[in-house]
Amino acid sequence: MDVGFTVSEALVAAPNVALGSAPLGLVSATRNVYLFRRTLDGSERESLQTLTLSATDLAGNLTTETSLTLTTDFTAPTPVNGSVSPSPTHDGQVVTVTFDTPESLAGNPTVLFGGLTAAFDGLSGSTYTFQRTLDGTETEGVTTVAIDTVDPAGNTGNLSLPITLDFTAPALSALSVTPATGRSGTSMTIQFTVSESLAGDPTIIGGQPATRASQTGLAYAYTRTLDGTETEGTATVEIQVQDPAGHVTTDTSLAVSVRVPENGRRTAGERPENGRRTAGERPENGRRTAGERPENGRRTAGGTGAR
Ligand SMILES: [Ca+2]
Ligand SMILES: [Ca+2]
Repeated sequence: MDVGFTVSEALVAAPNVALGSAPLGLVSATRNVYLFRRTLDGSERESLQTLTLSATDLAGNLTTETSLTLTTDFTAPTPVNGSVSPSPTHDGQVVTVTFDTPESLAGNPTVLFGGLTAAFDGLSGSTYTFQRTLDGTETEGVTTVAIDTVDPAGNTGNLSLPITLDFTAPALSALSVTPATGRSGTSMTIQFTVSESLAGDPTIIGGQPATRASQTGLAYAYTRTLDGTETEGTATVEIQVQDPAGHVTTDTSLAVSVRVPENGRRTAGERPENGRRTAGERPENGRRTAGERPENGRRTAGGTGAR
């Protein structure tokens, strides 16, 4: 910092100039024009301070001038209360960064997502908001959101926030269902491995819930004991998984064959123990199928009974 001034007459000696109690050094004196300088080293008091200029003329009269002030600021404008959300997140998502600054800044901070810019969204009090819509050009994985600030004195501050970017949907592998055919009472085990940690338990749909039997790392096993309410015939095993970033993957490559339940609906060709029966079976009573000879009463078309 430089302090320059002119005095009205010759002095007995160079003036004294001090910032608070910290002296300034004389740089030049040309006739009655003086220039003083001090390189602030941080030992000065931090605040609004008065510059004291004192000069003594040849007659011994002392003049002290205290009209100049200077505000010193040695404190970095380090952002606080930073947050970035959502995280983890995926491409296409708008990510919002908020933080507070401890003082007014020289201008808007810069916010970079792994080197890519985020846009200023607003300032409310001391709280800044920035946003970036992820376009997939960002680095996948854990990335740093870097916030840089500059105060009016030129001090710089920064804050780094981690964010996890995930642009890849979870993949399923090593799928199996054992046994592939079952009937009521059969316990079926569905196994698969996922490519990453999930947001929660997978859902096994296929029209019916299944129970997680085990999870070892990324390998899952689910079981379902057929209870006769399953769709008869071929049923799809639908496995749906979601990663923490919100990607959902659905696999329908597994199918099971559900055979005749002990009661209710059954497949063609099997003999029921009660209830409805299938074509081709001889009933023990009641209606009969086409082509069968009735034991009494009406007969069906093509029958040979007496009319
Ligand atoms: Ca400051
Ligand atoms: Ca993922």
